[in-house]
Amino acid sequence: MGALRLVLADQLTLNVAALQGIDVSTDVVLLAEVHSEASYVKHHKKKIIFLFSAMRHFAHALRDKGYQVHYTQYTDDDNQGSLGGEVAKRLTQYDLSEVICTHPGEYRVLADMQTWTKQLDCPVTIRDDDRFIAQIEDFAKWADGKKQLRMEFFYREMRKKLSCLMQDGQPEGGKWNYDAQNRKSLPKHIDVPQHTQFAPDTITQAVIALVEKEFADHFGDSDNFHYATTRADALRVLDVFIEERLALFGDYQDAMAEGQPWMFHSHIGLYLNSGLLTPLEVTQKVEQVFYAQGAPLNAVEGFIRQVIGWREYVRGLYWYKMPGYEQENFLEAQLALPEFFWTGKTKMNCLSQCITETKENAYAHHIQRLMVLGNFALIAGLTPEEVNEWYLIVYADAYEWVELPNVSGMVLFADGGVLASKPYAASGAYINKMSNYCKSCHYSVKEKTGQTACPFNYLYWHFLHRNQALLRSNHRMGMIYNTMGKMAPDKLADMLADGDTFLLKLAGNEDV
Ligand code: FAD
Ligand code: DLZ
Ligand code: SF4
Repeated sequence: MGALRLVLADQLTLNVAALQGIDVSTDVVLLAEVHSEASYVKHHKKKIIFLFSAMRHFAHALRDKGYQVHYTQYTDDDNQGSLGGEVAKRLTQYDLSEVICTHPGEYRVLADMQTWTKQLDCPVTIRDDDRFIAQIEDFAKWADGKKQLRMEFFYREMRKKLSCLMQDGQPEGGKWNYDAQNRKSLPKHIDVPQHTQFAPDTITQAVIALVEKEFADHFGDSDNFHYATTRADALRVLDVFIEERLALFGDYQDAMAEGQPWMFHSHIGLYLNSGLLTPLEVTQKVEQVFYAQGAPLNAVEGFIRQVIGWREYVRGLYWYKMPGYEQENFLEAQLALPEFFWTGKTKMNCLSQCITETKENAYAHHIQRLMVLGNFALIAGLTPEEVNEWYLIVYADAYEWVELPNVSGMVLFADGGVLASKPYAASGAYINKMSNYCKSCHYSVKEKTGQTACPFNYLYWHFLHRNQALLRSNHRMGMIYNTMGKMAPDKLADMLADGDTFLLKLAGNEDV
């Protein structure tokens, strides 16, 4: 008797662990579109369209290789509605004797899988996901016993492990990190290359119709879907990035501009996280461009650091800290997520731009996620539970392993400094420096207090003031608390009063 080989929606890689050593004469591969996964949060419509279409295309690719595939479509009469239900049903249907899976990306799914052996009364093997460069145990070994975990040191280990951008045991160019060169704002007259887009084929068109019918109440626009849904097209996105954007990726990595959602980023997060691309191949291709074509080191190193540094680091940290990480709320932030996070209807232009683009594309680039949306959530004191759910819903690349550490750790400081050494809080001046959003805003970024002052300005000080008992002892916050101490008392009092008024308005869902 053969094995049931389960492939989840984010495991669409031909040599994913669960498919290694497959016996095509006896084994059956299961892919299932199930209600429980598609609606445990109300994922953005484009995220579901992308995943269901990519799953359907992947099933064709497997069949082309001669694999037996059971593909459960969302509207099939005998759809069991959950991964566990599907596994049980297909095990009996095909008279199979064991289940082979790849380690999932979410603790919730792993906990469920771990109950299957007992429930199904057959062996269930969960294999390590070897698409990641660092295995869960590798991270734990690296982290155990360390007083402080810092991505930069983990990243250096990854560079050494892969011999990536290394010369005679030393980092290429003599430095590990060229971030200091990567903080330019976008010049006025620069052509941002076109975003690589694909017209939906018949498979994708059918999925769009399905999602519009079955998930009509989910967040986000379904029209103008243009993402790749096959490995070949995802590779095309990567190649075009390398040809057209990589050289300036570093320079404008932190820049934002009105009407420019794509900038010089790669837009491959959703392909990496679903398995259409793998981190190793992406890293090797980009490294090769450095050596073969002389792409700038600040761009190449900066990009590779995101992929083998941050991406691997947050995944390691997620499994190191789960369960429990999702409940952390170091700053005891309690404010509910404002309604405008769903509509984009706010007079704060930076937030309105980033939310509207998120609604349209299920995408926002890193600095929009971190320094506009995340920064606001931090300084306004929004509750981590609701902020995490929002981020998990709205981005096509979001799975808990990567979303949670970025939100609770990097953005909200909810883990008390495990991921970030200090909160990434900033006033409107940062947004004004890195974008042109302030130019067409209702509020004035130059004003610190008053009805037309930029809310980020007084919320920044309100945040520092109300959290001083928890943050003052952080050595990286010393200077800013000194500045606060030297501020004229009535100036600080005015900002705190404006902050109070604004937060009351937010709590009452009034227009802001
Ligand atoms: P690029 O800017 O071109 O970067 C290249 C790749 O590096 C990305 O595709 C991604 O795989 C990786 N990467 C870069 N930064 C990070 C990071 N901080 N953590 C993990 N990988 C990173 N990324 C997700 O993949 N899923 C998420 O759910 C997610 N949620 C985020 C939430 C917040 C609050 C923040 C601040 C960041 C989040 N990120 C998330 C990280 C990052 O913003 C996205 O990976 C990136 O914007 C994806 O766009 P891109 O492919 O154009 O990335
Ligand atoms: C996100 C998602 C969605 C929308 N739908 C499915 C699905 O129908 N079937 C499936 O196998 N997985 C889906 N996923 C991904 C899971 O929710 C989960 O995040 C990952 O499988 C964890 O590895
Ligand atoms: Fe955002 Fe303030 Fe600038 Fe308006 S003025 S865009 S609210 S930072």
